[in-house]
Amino acid sequence: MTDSNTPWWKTATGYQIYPRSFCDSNGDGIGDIPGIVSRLDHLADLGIGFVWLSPVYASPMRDNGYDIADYYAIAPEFGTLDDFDALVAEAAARQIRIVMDLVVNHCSSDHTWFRKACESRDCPEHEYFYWRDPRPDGSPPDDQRACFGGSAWHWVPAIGRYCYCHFGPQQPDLNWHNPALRTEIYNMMNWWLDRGIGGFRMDVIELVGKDIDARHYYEGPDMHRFIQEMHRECLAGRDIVTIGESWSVTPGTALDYCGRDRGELNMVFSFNHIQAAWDPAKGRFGPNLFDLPTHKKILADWQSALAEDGWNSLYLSNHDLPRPVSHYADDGVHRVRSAKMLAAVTYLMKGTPFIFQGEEIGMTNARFERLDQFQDIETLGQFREVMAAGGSVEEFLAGANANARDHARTPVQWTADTWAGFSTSEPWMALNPNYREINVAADRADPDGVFAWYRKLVRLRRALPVVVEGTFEMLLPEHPSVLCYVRTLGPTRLLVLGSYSADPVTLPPAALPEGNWDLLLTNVGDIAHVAIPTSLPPFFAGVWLDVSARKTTPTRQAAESALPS
Ligand code: ISL
Ligand code: CA
Repeated sequence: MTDSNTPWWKTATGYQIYPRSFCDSNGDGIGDIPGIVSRLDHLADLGIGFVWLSPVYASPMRDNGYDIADYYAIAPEFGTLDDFDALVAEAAARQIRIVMDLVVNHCSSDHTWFRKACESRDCPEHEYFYWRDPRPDGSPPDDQRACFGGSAWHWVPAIGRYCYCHFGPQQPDLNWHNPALRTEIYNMMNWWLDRGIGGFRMDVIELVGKDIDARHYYEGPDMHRFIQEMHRECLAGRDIVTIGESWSVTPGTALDYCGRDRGELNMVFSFNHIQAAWDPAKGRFGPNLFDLPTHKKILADWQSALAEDGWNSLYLSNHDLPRPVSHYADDGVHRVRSAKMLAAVTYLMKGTPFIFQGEEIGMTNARFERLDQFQDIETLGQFREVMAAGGSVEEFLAGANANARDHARTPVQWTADTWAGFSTSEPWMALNPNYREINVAADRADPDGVFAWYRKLVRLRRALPVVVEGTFEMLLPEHPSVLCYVRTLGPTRLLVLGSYSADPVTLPPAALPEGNWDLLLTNVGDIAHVAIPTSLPPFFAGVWLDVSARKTTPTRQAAESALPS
């Protein structure tokens, strides 16, 4: 086991819940908090240590909760504050913490702050937002575009000014340069932290320090100053975890956010490995350009940058991303093997794993044939942008089918029953038709299923200090279809190997390091205790322990105790 002063969030595994699509308890077709409580045993069986709970605050749900109208209330469709407190207590009874989503770069235009701000220029709330006068011809102050399409400037006739909205027209950016606004945010954060939550995932925290006149939005001049103030006012001295989402952070800037002496955050969610597969011009709606050597280089750079300080988050999936088996490997004949391979190579690196709901049973992308099947504000907004720029419906549909955020938001498939055990009535979003074959009940009934594999990986992390503390070395960096690395802690070495190829791959015998490698886990049959094969079946994965360490440390026994037959 790792030593006692290792923070809990380094040995724990995280699990992200998108509440609208997780589990519906009252038959309205919308996931809710009591539905989450009813599935906590599933999460406890998986062995996760905390949940990242996407927003459950009161919201008009134009961005499914990432547009908050009241930071102190629970959205009625998700439940009540009592339901939330019950979730925190029931999760704690299973040694699971609840980490909330902090969305404070912007709020909803339904928030009373914005309603007051639109009534008068003189009320204090007016300066909680960024306002600019129109140009002489009445047009917006500049041509900045919003993430979800259209101008980033929203005209408010009653005030005769434009308000800055980085995402959607009903998501006005909060003016973090106003100390009164920051005080409102810190008070709210402390109110939730005092309620016993386990920390925060911070939505687009990179944007809070923006200078809109200089059009410097990402990692703006005041971002670190504000995060350090937030740390002093809310985070310091608490046994919590904080993870900041940043689309612009790089290995070169990561330690500015999560270096141990920075007084800011514990981790960041970076997207370098995600955006490397995006078309530079078309972004997520272009073709999938995934390339394994590029992917490996990025992951290795992040492992190296945070090897001695800071801490990595390890993920392939979240509520904004396509399903990994569909995006990186095979969601057909080799779906189960692919799900296992991707999990092994991703989650045994140095850092904290984040499993996204449904990933633990290998859920796949849906098949959207028509535009009206998409519901996400970004998909629909970007469709309008592409059409206005003369793009083709077919091309956009192809890109959206590969990479739209909607794929992650189809309801979790619990059983093969009507509505997949997600609800007793038609869900808010269509189920993936493959729920009859791919569901929690069926997968968990299979001792060789995806869930069983994830469960073993989570336990391996807890049982083997080399997984949490070991160094990382990427092997075969240029190999086009094999990801292989070794973790080392003193005499203990763990070797992880995965093939991304749909065809068999032959490795040169000298490709792998010397060692007395004993097989711990493989996704192809039960090749017990053989050396590393040089001929790899499609989407093969294997994890080996160098048993020459066996004589000196109880790692083998620890590993076996973590890997029940
Ligand atoms: O791809 C994107 C940016 O290039 C967008 O999906 C999104 O703006 C980005 O991922 C930031 O996401 C976060 O903030 C958004 C919210 O819609 C996302 O769900 C959240 O994860 C605004 O709050
Ligand atoms: Ca419900």
